[in-house]
Amino acid sequence: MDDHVQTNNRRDELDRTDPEIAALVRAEELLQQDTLRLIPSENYVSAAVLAATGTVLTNKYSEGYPGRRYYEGQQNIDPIEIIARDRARALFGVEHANVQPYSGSPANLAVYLAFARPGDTVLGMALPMGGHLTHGWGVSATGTWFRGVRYGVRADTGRTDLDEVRDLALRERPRIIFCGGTAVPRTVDFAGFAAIAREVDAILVADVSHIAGLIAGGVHPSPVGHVDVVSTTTHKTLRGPRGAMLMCRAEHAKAIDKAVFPGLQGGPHNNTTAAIAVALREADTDEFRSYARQVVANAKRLGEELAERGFELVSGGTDNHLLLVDLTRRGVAGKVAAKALDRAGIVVNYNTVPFDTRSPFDPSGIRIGTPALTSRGLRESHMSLIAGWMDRIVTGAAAGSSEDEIAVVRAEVRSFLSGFPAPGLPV
Ligand code: DSN
Repeated sequence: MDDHVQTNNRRDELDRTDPEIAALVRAEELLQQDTLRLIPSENYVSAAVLAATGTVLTNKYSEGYPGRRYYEGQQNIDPIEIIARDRARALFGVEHANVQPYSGSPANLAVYLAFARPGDTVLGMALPMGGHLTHGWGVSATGTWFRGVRYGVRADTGRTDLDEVRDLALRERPRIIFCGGTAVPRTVDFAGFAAIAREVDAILVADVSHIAGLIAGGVHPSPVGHVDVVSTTTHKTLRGPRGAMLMCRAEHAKAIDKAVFPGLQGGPHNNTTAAIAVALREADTDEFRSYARQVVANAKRLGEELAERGFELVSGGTDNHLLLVDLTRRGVAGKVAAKALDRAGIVVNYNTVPFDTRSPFDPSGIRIGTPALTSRGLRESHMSLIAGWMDRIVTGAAAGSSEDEIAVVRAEVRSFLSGFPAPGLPV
């Protein structure tokens, strides 16, 4: 209740000061309430995380680390950062955590700064195969300043073949290897990657941005004990604010901290640090562990329901929160389907599929995930409804005649979601 009073006061203030932005924020609240958000990297944070994000902590500069700052007045900021670090260490079982990276891309760039020199080789999953830009892809600084070499997935299984990764690593001798990605529906074999990294004496980084909440919730194996550095954003399955963390063994702590500050960043965003701390506290509960289990159960069921309706899933299904759908056989491009679904209130992103013959701006697939809808309380029994809506819209989009059906589905989605209030949004 207090949260609502605080939120309402702040909203009144925003209305008075900047009605134009206030109106757009309200419109976004409504959109997030009455659309089905299936983008796998998105979620709903709790009212407590939102409250921490919108605090006076944003007013404070604190370059440096607790006890070693370049500005005075850190009486409250130091304990906040220490609490956030300690909670990350406890939740993930790591020796060291840095909670200052502004987001995932700066976090990964700090890893390069800590362990490599320009021109060194980095081995990561290719972007169109499910990797991330910052794993050495050409258009990213990481693929410009470093020599990126790439692994992918097998055409027959849709999964990464570690024998192929090993051959590549032995041939290319990377300084850094990244495992994990942004469109990987299957369990990452951290131990397998670690054996390869050891053989070629590379630094192994697990980018668990997508699955951090599943690891914390115990439904995906942890990379801790296998890799040198764990890099993660805090706002995906982990359900925290937009931010990131780097975690490592004590031996790498100094290199990581130095790379984040002063190597790459200035003052940390202390309001974000506080909200990360809150999210980590929330993630260390039985309620969150049930949430993580439900995210995976929902994704598996949604995959089965989609497959029954003729949707082709990369790798045949999912082990986690994410499904990559190849629409080639449905006779419609990913972007056309994504835009039709969006008009129906079902928000996905168009995405390349492995070995895509279309361009990344107009690819063959869509990427969907269950973190956000699970935060609203949807369960396996609701997944057939969602798959049915998607089937109707994609069928219509392929036939080029979907507007009437889109309006009908839009109304059904809105009415259904009114029974599932989203966390953090005004009632
Ligand atoms: N934007 C993130 C995602 O959607 O997966 C990756 O940076």
